[in-house]
Amino acid sequence: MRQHKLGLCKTHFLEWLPQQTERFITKYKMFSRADKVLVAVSGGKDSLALWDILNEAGYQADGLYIGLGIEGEQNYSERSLRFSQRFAEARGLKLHTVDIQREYGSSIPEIAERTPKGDEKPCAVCGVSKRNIMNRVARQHGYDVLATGHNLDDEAAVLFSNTMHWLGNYLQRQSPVLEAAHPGLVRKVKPLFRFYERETAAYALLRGIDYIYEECPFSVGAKSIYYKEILNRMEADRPGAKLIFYLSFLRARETGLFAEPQRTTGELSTCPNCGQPTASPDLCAFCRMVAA
Ligand code: Q46
Ligand code: ZN
Repeated sequence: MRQHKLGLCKTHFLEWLPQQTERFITKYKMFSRADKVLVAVSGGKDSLALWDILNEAGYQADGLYIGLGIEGEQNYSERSLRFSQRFAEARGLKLHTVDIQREYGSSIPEIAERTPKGDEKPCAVCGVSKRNIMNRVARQHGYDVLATGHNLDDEAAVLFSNTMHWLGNYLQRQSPVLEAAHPGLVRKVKPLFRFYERETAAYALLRGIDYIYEECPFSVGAKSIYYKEILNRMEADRPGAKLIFYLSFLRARETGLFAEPQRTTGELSTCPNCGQPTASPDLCAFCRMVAA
């Protein structure tokens, strides 16, 4: 690991990564062992690695899998569900599952087709839907915090994109810990945000975690993948570049580089259909899409 000027054998790597995770959970005040944690799992390496680490460390961590109804050549959603279920069963862990098609009558690609941007990728619709459902399940079952498996490569790519477009509001809010700004919203944390993707992949591999190797078919050609490639090129020349980019951003913001966003969350109202906080005066974005 040139970025850390560190080389570890399997045994020590498997000690190092969970210890570091624990350090970051404490340092960034994410949660404690008294908290009920809901881990959003996709069947991929990062989310399953996160669930594994939290479980091994004695945290109260249950899983949530959201079935998007995405098929592709590999039957992506069905297979990723099976990986998640097998992981949970093998460890006796509780996994909540929400099947969007069954609960709302249409899959993500179908909902997306009915939107005005129906000819584009369903990722925007997918993001809104996942956020709504993750928050609903976390609130309904009394979880204190929602944890996602985002790694440094993910976060650095989002930061790159937000910076490219100077999206002030997004830059202000991009964070490893997102406090609940409204009683109807759950706190969100990203305990793996300081690990390189290679590190979470190595952890999953060395722990023998069986995960879905394929990405969602709609991720092909995504901007985020392009940004990841650019950052990887920088990283190859300057080990640690990604980490410096992201951590320097967090420091710059702490020292006041970005102004508070103008919209205050006090203006949120409640969606008359799903009961969740929304910035819109009527149905929330998710319920509007489902009803379309
Ligand atoms: S947004 Fe888009 Fe992902 Fe949803 S449709 Fe697939 S690629 S899963 S993180
Ligand atoms: Zn709603």
